[in-house]
Amino acid sequence: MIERTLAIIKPDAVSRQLTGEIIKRYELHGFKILAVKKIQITKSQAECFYYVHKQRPFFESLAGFMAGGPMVVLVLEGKDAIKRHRDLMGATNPKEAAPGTIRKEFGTDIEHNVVHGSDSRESAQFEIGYFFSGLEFQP
Ligand code: IDP
Ligand code: MG
Repeated sequence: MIERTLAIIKPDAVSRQLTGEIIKRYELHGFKILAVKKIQITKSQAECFYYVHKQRPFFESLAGFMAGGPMVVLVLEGKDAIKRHRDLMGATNPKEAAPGTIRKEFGTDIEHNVVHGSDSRESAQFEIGYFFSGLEFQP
């Protein structure tokens, strides 16, 4: 099934000059980049994006981190893109991520884990719509 998923190269990765390295991996793994842009969001915009985690103890810190510098957001397309992208990212905690995954290679800790990826069709739909309008897509 051809799917679309939202990827974020988080502020820790952008500030460490890892943007190109991570985009290269998306392309090497066969994902088509439908849309891409560099933006900085406010803390309240980050809280809205991560609203499913609002009861979690790390919510405040996470929103501050995501608003703390520019990020690169992308729409990736490909066969089973949602799961294949999650597999390429690796586990949330870089220390537990499998060898060769983006988080294992570049992640610092469970919060500063360099990338985000949608985890379901429903979240992909919400997350893509949160950052992109249809006019921004290039097939
Ligand atoms: P995911 O990004 O692998 O889907 P989620 O559980 O959805 O992981 O958490 C969203 C983000 O919140 C993570 O990517 C990470 O940046 C941060 N996070 C998750 N768990 C913790 C934690 O226990 N402490 C601090 N930050 C966390
Ligand atoms: Mg998640």
